[in-house]
Amino acid sequence: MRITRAVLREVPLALREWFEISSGGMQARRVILLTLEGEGVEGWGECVAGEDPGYSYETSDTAWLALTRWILPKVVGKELEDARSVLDGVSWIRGHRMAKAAVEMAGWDLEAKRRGVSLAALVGGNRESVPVGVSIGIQKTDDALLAKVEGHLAEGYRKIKIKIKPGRDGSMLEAVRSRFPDAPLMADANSAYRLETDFEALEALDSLGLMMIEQPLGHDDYLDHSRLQARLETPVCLDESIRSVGDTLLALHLGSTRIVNIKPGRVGGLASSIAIHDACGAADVPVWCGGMLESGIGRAHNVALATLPGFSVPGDISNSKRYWDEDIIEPEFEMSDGLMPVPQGPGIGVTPRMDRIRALTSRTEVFEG
Ligand code: OSB
Ligand code: MG
Repeated sequence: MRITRAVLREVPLALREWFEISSGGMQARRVILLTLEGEGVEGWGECVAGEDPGYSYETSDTAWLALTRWILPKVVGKELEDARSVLDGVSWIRGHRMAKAAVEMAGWDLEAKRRGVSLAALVGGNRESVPVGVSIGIQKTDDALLAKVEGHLAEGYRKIKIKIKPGRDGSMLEAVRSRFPDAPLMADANSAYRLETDFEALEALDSLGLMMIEQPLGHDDYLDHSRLQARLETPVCLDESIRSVGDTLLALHLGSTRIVNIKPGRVGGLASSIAIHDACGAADVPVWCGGMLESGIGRAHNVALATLPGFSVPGDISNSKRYWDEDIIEPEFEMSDGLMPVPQGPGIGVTPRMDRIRALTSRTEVFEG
């Protein structure tokens, strides 16, 4: 098949609330949406890059540059085996996995719609709903955090992830644990600690019964994560460090991680995510689907991926309303009893709201071939 047209849109979306991680906070996302058209069908993808390079070196601006200058000119007009192989011509481009993932995932949606099957079915999943959790940003006070945890537990979320950083960690989490003795809690440090100087702060978390501690150390530090894991009972979970199946095999080999956070938008798309899922499965390492505050379009891809059997831990796949006053898809994502229903229609199974998307779009680029 041939991709005859691609439309790239930048769509600024205001978050309902400030979201803070150890490297900084955000009040909005500049979402990059991509449509690929082929054989009269349209596939949708979303780029998860953020505003600044605090999580990854990629940003909305670098992704826009990589997509417009190098990636899309090689994708549009090419004859392809199937839409899932859209990235075949751009393997020479190093890195820029978030930019590439938007294209790859639009290719999967296009392929699923062309075959008339759900994206979940195309990736090989067979669940009708997936268990979900919620990620809580760093709060100004412990009381504010306790109120958030209480609210989200009452909503039914099956995993409560709490962002930490040095100085907002042990005693804060102890307060949460003593108030909610049985809650499924975990922490995410977004690389804020160093083994040499901060081991005691991390060791202090080890008696809190956390499901895992996510990415405590440097984004590229496999060795110190393995040393840390050897000294902790609590599983370490890598996020930033896992960009590919190669990174995964390295981390598994070194014992740097006992659980893996897979975000298709971070690892170059769904094929890479499936390969990571399979590598973890072969090593008996559970995985879960992370999130990057996606709009409903990226969320739909995440939900589809999370239907694979290895996703045994609840994902960071929360209700649309947890992020946005109004999502850009219909119907919005809404869980019931801690389970997110998997859309059953063709492809991503949700409909982009073109009226809203057009009204919000701040730049557009069209490629034809
Ligand atoms: O580390 O998982 C992370 C959001 C932005 C950047 C990094 C992370 C996050 C989240 C949000 O934790 C999870 C979600 O989408 O709900
Ligand atoms: Mg994380």
